[in-house]
Amino acid sequence: MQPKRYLITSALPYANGLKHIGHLAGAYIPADIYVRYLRSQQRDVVFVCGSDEHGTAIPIQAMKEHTTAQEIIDKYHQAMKEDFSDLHISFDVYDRTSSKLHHETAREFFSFLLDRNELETKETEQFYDEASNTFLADRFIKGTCPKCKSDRAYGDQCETCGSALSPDELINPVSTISGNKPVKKKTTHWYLPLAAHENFLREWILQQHKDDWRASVVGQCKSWIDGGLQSRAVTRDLDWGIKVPLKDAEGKVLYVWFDAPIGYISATKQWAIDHNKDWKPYWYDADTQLVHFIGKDNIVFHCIIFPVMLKLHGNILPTSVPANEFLNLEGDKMSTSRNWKLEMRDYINDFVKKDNGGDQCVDMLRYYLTQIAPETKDSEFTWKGFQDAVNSELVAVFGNFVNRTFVLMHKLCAGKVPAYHPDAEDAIDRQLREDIQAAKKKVEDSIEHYRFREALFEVIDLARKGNKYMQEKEPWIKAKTVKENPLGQLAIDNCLHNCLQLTANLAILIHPFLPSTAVQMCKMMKVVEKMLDWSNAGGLKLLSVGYSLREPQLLFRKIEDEEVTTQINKLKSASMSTTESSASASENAFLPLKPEITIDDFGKIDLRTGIILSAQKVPKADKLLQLEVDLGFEKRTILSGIAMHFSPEEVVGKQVIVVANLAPRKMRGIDSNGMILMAEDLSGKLYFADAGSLSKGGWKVS
Ligand code: B3M
Ligand code: ZN
Repeated sequence: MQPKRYLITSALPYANGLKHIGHLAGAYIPADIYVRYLRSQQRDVVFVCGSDEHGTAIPIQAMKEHTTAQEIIDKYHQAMKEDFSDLHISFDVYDRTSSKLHHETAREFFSFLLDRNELETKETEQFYDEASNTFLADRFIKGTCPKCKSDRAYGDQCETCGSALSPDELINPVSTISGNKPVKKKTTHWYLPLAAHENFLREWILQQHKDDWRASVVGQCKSWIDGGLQSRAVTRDLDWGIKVPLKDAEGKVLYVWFDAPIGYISATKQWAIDHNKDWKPYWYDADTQLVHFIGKDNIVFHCIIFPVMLKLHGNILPTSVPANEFLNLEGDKMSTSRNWKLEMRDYINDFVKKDNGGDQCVDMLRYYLTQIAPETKDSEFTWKGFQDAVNSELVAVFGNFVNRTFVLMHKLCAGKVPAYHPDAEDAIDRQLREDIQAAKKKVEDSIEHYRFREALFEVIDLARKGNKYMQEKEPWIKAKTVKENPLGQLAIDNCLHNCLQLTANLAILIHPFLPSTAVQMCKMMKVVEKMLDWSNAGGLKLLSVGYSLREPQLLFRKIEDEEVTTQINKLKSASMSTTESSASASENAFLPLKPEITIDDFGKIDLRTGIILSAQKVPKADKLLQLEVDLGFEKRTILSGIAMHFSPEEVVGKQVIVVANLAPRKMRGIDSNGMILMAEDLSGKLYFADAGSLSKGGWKVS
């Protein structure tokens, strides 16, 4: 049975910074495609999202930016909203969890559960920072990850491997506020006893949805359930958040992961107020289809915790939770702290807002991010891949087909839709017409199963078939002999008629993915956007015979090699400067001093200046350069471990300081006679210790 209405959600992004294209590909573009597809079928759909403005991530960002939490959420809420809108993510409402309505909704939810004894209270010992008088929940505490051993793990999650963690699991925990080692202190909180709902979760996820949910989602849920469901605290000792609605709960707020998903409900309420609608059926009626689009690190919250809350509160449960894996960037994990990322804002500034940018560039990004969507496994964004996708698929296949069709129609059919002559139809024509009709079903089937990559592939494949058809029919050749062979015109007409109907179909099918392109195609075809209704897909009479069409305009521009190089360089230099500045900002980065030496010890070292005469790489040794150094009184061969930092050409002619009385050492079969002094900064970058203008060999320590 078809659902009566749809409520589609995208994960509420934290308002603690700009979001990158990994977020965009994971939770926003797929949801937008799905929603646009549903809307094109006139289904009743509400697409909700908003900023997640609570949790420790917000005050931490405020500390970093030396400002208040309120300023942080105001700034990033606005910025994220603009970015989504610039990339044509068509939320019906983009709300925020700091709104009064949301605070009320979340408190009501909490009180509802409490009143029905669905929450338990527990006194436990939790980490506490005596310097700042703060309990250290979630991101206020960091340490080493017990799973991957990365030192970028927080009290709620490891940044490196994504594992969900609790503060007690961290190895060597420290306060992120003061850097101090925390103590333990007693505190009381409210918990959601998940174990009480194990049977429900097993039945609902592992039985009912085992085949229709993504294997990775079911798999993650199974391991959580099999691992033993623990009670989850739904409150925190914090001063930023939604106050616990109880008298004796001073200093306690709702846990961000308790309030944030309720944000989907508050956003729906806000939408209903703005549009004079009733929000309740969307959250209470069984004939609503609720779909959460998220990234894989949010699975447990959307598939286990929030559904338990919804069930207890009398709401409907999600029909599906199509969680995506992660998107890597140029061979590495995307990371805000290492500055290895492409923010939506950067793409908007560098492409969309440029003279040769605009809506085409929005669609080019939407195209590539869908083509590589990490639906079943992690995938990778590369600038070269982006260029290839745009140039060899959007431009060379899709754009080229539409352009050729329009150009030839103007040239050979007087700018009008030619008639179709069934008598002159051949097997190739018939095949194309069947392909057009079959494409609708294929795309539909893929979208309805949240397989957007596959759906997009089908659309491009149809355009590819169009090019092949045109190539086989060669109407431009037939046109040359049409005087001697007037029947040739029938074949030309049929070819262009079919190509035009195909163009109209392509506009409909591409519309959920590349909305601006579809609208642009409507303009060229001089048809209203209503033509893009999904019910028209598969149609072979979408453009009427004799109707005159506009001149073609190029749908996409090419991505040039320089643009690729510029972006790659930009990425590398941004990440390099972050490594340098974060390394020098951290006190821990200074190496401990070696044991003391005497002046006599030091006096044993004979330092001389020299000039590097030649340099070459040492075969099979990535790090070594073989140098010929002129010390004035003799020339030396010295092997130096600087090959990862300098090319041979860069070092020739450099003045260097040499430890001249170091015992010779054989490396890779070569005798090294001495050592070059280099200086290393905190990021590991090497510098030549400048020997100034001293003459060769003459420098001596005194
Ligand atoms: N803000 C976490 C995240 O951005 C969180 C999602 C909330 S969805 C209710 O990954
Ligand atoms: Zn880890």
